[in-house]
Amino acid sequence: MRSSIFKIAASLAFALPAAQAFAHAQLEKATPPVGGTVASASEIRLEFSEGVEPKFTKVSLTGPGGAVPLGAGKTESGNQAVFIVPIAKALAAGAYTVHWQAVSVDTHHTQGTFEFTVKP
Ligand SMILES: [Cu+2]
Repeated sequence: MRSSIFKIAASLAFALPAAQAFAHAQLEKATPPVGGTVASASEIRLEFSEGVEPKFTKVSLTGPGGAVPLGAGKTESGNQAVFIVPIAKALAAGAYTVHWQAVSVDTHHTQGTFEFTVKP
């Protein structure tokens, strides 16, 4: 009896992480677009597959001149899956890298990097 309970518990422990993988906040869409080229950008808008915790979700932006100052990020009103970070000043032309770290409402961490270009 005791050993079968252990077996069930052990198999659940393996099964759960796989099921929860579907619940992580993955980046579905971004503005500026992933790999895209834009004339300018005043904010970074990230659309995730599930709600994120704004307090623990972080975005950084690096461009031709190094780190770009960003304002405080927040989730869109009425849609916690959209995280918006204002860009403090106009972006010079060049290649930019966005790095994001998200904590979804189920407390799981995800992160990723993508690039976009501001055309001259
Ligand atoms: Cu998750």
